[in-house]
Amino acid sequence: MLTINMRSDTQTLPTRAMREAIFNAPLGDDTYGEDPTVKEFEALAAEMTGMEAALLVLSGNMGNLVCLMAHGGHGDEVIIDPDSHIYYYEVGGLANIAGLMPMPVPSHAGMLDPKEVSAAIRAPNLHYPTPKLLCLENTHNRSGGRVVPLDLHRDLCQVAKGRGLAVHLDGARIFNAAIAAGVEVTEYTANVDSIQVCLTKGLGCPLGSFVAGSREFIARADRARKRLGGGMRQAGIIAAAGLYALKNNVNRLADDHRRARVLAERLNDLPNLSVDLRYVESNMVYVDHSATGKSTAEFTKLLREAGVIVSTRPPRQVRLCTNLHHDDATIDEVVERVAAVVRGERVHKGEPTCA
Ligand code: TLP
Repeated sequence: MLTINMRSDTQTLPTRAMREAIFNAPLGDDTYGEDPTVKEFEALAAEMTGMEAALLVLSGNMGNLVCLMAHGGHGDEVIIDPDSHIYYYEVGGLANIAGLMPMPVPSHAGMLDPKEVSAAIRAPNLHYPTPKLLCLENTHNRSGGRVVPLDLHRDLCQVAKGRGLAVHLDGARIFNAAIAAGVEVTEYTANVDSIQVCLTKGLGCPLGSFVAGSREFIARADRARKRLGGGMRQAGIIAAAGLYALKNNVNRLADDHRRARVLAERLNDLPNLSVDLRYVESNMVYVDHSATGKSTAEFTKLLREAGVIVSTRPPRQVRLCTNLHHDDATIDEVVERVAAVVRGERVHKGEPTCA
């Protein structure tokens, strides 16, 4: 087995069937609304998220940004978890492109507290920016892919709505969340005004995301996308992969979750490694390596030499994600290689590959 890439669920290559779907897709100019594959994709994306309309975008980052731009004007305030992807990993686009003012409300390992959110929404005052939006994220990446339960999600939306705020859901992995929670995606979207969903995570596409909302909202998001340079021509080559993924790759996410759980339990059994098993609810495993005495960079390097690529969450953790290229044997092999590293053996395996 070559190097095993557990860095992210983004590390997939399109399968043969997905490539065939791309090859065979009828195409047209999407800027003129004439790409039939994009139209079919956006209709299915809207239907599966229970929204009136959807819009194909190039990435999750772009999807979140066009939604932020469509929701607020310069200087408006956004209630947001500083551990969310939008705040932590999107180069400050919230502020420097959308022009919004963040009001950080830290979550508790991915779970926002409705009372703390409510307290952060200030009454109108000449001195304050106007609170316009609450941003949610599900599954919650930096807490280990935790699933925000539907009841909590509803309470948070209710707090926002009750105070006149709109709700944006970064649902990069909303299908993971729904499957793990045993509910429909539409139950999560019923209370939000916009959602961003990534095609490039567990769904296995080479690029693309979509945003969904009301027809009127999506018309505004479309203008924001164009402003960002994200208007596309024969975008059916992206949408075809998305259509294939929505039809074929959603239910199998449960396999990724099952394998992540097995991986977490077995890594937690290794000396000097620990995994908070309470937080392993979807396809991610955050491993605390601090008892090895190695820095995250050193530990990651040793794992790479042993043929396992992970992502870093310094100073104490590395992250492993399962994806559609991994089977049960992959998990066995990863555990064996990590075990060799913690035993202090220098192993050299394989060459980098996407699988
Ligand atoms: N997450 C990536 C990295 O950027 C950390 C990953 O490997 O997990 N929302 C959430 C919750 C995400 O996790 C990501 C990507 C995005 C948005 C952005 O998606 P892309 O990378 O397609 O712009």
